[in-house]
Amino acid sequence: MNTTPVANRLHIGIFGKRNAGKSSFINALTGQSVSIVSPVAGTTTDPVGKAMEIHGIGPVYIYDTAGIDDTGELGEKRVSRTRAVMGKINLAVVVTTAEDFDDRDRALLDELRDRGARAILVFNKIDVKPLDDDVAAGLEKDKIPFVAVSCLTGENIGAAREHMIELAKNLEAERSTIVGDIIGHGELVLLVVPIDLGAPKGRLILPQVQVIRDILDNDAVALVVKEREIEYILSSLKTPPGLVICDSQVVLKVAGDLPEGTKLTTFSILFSRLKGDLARFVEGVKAIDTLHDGDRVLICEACTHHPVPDDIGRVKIPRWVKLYTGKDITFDVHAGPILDREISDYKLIIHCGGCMINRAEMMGRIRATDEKQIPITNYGIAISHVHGVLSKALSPFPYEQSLLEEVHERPGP
Ligand SMILES: Nc1nc2c(ncn2[C@@H]2O[C@H](COP(=O)(O)OP(=O)(O)OP(=O)(O)O)[C@@H](O)[C@H]2O)c(=O)[nH]1
Ligand SMILES: [Mg+2]
Repeated sequence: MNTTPVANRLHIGIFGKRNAGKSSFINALTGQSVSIVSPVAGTTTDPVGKAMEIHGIGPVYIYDTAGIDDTGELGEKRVSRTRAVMGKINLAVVVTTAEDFDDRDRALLDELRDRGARAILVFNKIDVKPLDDDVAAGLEKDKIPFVAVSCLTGENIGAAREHMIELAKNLEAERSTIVGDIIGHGELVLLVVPIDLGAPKGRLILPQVQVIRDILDNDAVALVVKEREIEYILSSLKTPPGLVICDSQVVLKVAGDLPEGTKLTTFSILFSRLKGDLARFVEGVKAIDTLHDGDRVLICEACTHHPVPDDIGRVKIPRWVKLYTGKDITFDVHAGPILDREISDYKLIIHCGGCMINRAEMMGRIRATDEKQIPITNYGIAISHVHGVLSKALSPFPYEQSLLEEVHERPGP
């Protein structure tokens, strides 16, 4: 793995009406012919994401999108794809021209900001028509960052880049560290990684690789074992590890093997802190204890995959939750953005770890559940809970651990 993972790159999106020069702006900004440019409105049809380095910003994932004003049946499909991209964006550029600037651009800007992105307005084609002073004054008054450029002549492209660098400051695609705030220098961290049939051939999975890298970045020591070797390794160490991180699926065994007082957590808990909202997921998991016969639970996957026979989301979690609660619960599976689905009927949403999506998108999914006040948690937290070891697995996080103290006894049948 020799490139920055997509989810760790700052996600930049270029939005605007057809023919505004969105594709031209990407090409001018990057100095490369990334996107096709043409005078035909509707040239860019699907949102295309590309990993690249932008000088001064660093590794980014940049999306060119279809015009937001596209019409007709096909056009509407394109617009909905553009909207799906909006939820992933950290830094948004709305491209317009002095001639065409109107309320739709303002609405687009507002929508992007509402979804948590920082946004800048770029007036393109100033070689044709410069920006009116009163429009500029209005934007300044509303504190909307803007810049006027020409992608044709290259005028002010440098200034646009500077503005974007300024906006990107302190804007991290993700938290900067996974474990840096819970481990000490030189501390030994024991990672427990099951190598079962579901493990990919010849490599570790991305979250495991990222945690190992983060431990090294923080001048600590990573020791990686399979769950069968825990007892052996613990007995050979002079002092117990400062922290143990395991896969959720073996959390019960690992929790049992560890000496009293050893801090334990799971990859899943670490990543829900990184990408989502750990406290929110811990609050959400409590809903499992109040499920009744006939209740519905939605299993939500970030991306579509071929379900394997003992699929974690489709088979194992439903089985464990039913066993734990003793209730007759119906599970539905949904892959893709939560916004696309009616969720009012569900008592709980259990989301996957979301290793392939970035923080902006996960937070968007969490926000989608806010309005309807539906509890949301994730696979790993639900697994630790139904195995009765969640409190132990939250030992490095006293605040989130304290939220569990309010779990009440399950009401009788
Ligand atoms: N005069 C002038 N023309 C420009 C400028 N930037 C882009 N154009 C032209 O505007 C037209 C549309 O440019 P694109 O970059 O394809 O625009 P787009 O927003 O990606 O368009 P769609 O993908 O169709 O939505 C092309 O003919 C470009 O050559 C500019 O700064 N000045
Ligand atoms: Mg285009």
